[in-house]
Amino acid sequence: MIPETVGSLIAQKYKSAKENDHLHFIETESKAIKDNDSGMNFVISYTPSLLKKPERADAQKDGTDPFEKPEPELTILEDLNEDGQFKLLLNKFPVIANHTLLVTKEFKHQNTALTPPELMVAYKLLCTLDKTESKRHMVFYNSGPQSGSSQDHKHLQMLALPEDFVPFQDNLCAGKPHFLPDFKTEPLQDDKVSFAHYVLPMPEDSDSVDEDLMAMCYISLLQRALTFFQDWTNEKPNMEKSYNFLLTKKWICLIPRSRTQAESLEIGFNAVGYAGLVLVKKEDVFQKITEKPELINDVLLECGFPNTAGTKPTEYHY
Ligand code: B4P
Repeated sequence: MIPETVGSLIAQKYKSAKENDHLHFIETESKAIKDNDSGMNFVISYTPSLLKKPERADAQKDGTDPFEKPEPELTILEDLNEDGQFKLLLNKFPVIANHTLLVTKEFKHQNTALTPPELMVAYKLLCTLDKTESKRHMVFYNSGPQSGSSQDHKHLQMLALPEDFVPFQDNLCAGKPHFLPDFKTEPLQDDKVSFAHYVLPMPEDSDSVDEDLMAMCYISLLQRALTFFQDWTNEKPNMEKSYNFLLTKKWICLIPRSRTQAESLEIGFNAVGYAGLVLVKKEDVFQKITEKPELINDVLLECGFPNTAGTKPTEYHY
């Protein structure tokens, strides 16, 4: 059972860790913009201090696992669900307050698929926090080397969405009941958005959500992403599968990824970029995309795969 007080436990731990310099809050200058072509809303956060932070390759070089024996000052709960499977930690380098990490107690690799208990504990954590903190939260999972991940010990992340922020997935799912895709029905995809994304509305009644339902949703979305990786096996036989997983109480979403960083513009994304929360480390890039928001849709495509809305699956699809 996740304690009902988890929200206040996170806030207390965050306050003391910040006051005592156990975490490094990254100051950002943020701007809300809209791309009228795709209809996507964005919050662009400019943070030059992150230029000094090591990239994935450098972070892995020393071979240490920061989640194996996490700092006590960043550990919110040693056993989140009282089942010996997950610990809840504070992110040491947050851009948003109270950004937490849901980490497996035993080492599992970040490339492994999410299991039904992992999906369920993430969903329950979301429900508890949305109820007690009067804010909307989002869970995300960056899996594979092109997904934007930097740590290999399996971890999901959770943060509060900015107030009044409407991710495009909200509009896509508005008024639509929960369903599972089948041979005739594809997951939702917004044809104005450049990149492939697979979305399902979640049931309104959170009590009807169980491990089986979570697993069916996740697997049906992952299947669509696998088709892209299959198509690429001739061209890039060693390509490792990468994708972003995003979950709110309203919807579940999966984005297949082809690269971490764009080439046309110095910008990279993890999962939150594909909900519209974009982190920029260079001033000229910040200027360019705030002046011309449609550029973001181009670079999101460069780091993903083309939208497949309206394409019927064939016998060669997963
Ligand atoms: P990963 O899945 O491996 O990687 P990531 O979130 O893309 O973060 P990355 O480390 O690549 O940093 P980036 O500059 O892109 O997650 C690893 C997580 O573990 C990260 O949250 C990391 O900070 C954390 N961590 C590393 N060492 C730790 C330690 N010793 N103890 C506890 N936690 C540790 O982004 C910087 C930060 O901003 C990340 O937290 C990222 O999630 C967040 N972020 C990125 N875009 C954002 C946006 N638009 N809005 C809000 N936050 C955003």
